[in-house]
Amino acid sequence: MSVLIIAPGLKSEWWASELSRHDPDLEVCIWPDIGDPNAVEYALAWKPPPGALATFTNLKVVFSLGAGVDHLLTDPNFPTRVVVSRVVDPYLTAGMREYVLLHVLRAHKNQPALDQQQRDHIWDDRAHELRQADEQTIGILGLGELGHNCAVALAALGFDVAGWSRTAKDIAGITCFDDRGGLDAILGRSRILVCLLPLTPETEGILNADLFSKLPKGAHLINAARGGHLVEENLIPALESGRLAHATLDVFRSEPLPDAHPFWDHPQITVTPHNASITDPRSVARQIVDGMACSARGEAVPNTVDVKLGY
Ligand code: NDP
Ligand code: OXD
Repeated sequence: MSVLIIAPGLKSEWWASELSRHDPDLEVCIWPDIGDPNAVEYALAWKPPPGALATFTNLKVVFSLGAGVDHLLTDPNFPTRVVVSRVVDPYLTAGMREYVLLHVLRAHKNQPALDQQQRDHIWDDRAHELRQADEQTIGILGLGELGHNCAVALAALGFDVAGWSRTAKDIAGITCFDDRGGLDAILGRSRILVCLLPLTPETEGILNADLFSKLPKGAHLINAARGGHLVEENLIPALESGRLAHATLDVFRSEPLPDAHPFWDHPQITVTPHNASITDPRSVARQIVDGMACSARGEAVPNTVDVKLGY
């Protein structure tokens, strides 16, 4: 049995050594140096070249090296017969919680506008309305591993938090909405909107002019999910009309964000380089080795996704 690492741009050697640390008997190969393709039963993948995974006819499980699996399922030749497992890891969840808390608190304290006052040498302590935390309404799109955790952490700081998911949820201290019918309701109450949805055909382009028009005027947007959620050309008009006050974006349709992209220099946009949270091989390699052992024993692999739903 051999394990393929197919993650161009990631530290494949580091992943190989972490796998071997947990199971010294594994035969690990790194794309494109693959030996016998028929021997490959398991793959660790991050943005593999389209079509590449289809060439491994004995592949049983693909382990996404992130929480998202859109980078696999958007490949038209992805072998849908294989099991797909994704990262669910306490460090990944903590990293996202820290990112969301940081940028929600920045929005809550009007920090983006205060940064502009500093650049303009303006001392004005009354220019921006400050709210108490319990008057600040936050909406989280996606109440899965990451969204649920962020919602609970924000509620613990005293914020008025709501969340939206595909299926109904009941989470203590969080106002839960579901399905398309619940979307307008959460938008209407969210002064700070955080997107933590998976990118699927259902959610592609969800952050658009129509959605912005349903938020309270002057809302803040935080997108830490996928660039494909945002209709990019709708964002700057929404910011410049005052419909949105600020957008914090970690993810983009094209990454790295092209040098000439207007988001880089816009004063109402904060850009971070898709590092809201990062998979740590030291912790995740253990999960993957255990997942391969489950598959070899004929047991269910943990953290699998529903390929038809796309997450
Ligand atoms: P989960 O699969 O655990 O959660 C997804 C949530 O979205 C669920 O609550 C699900 O609803 C909801 N959802 C899915 N489709 C719909 C829909 N059509 N309408 C309403 N709700 C929907 O994912 P995670 O929380 O682990 O991760 C979310 C995303 O975050 C990842 O897919 C990835 O794209 C992104 N990410 C970004 C990182 C970064 O560094 N920027 C790092 C890690 C992840 P239900 O609960 O009903 O199934
Ligand atoms: C992920 C990511 O999906 O880092 O984990 O984007």
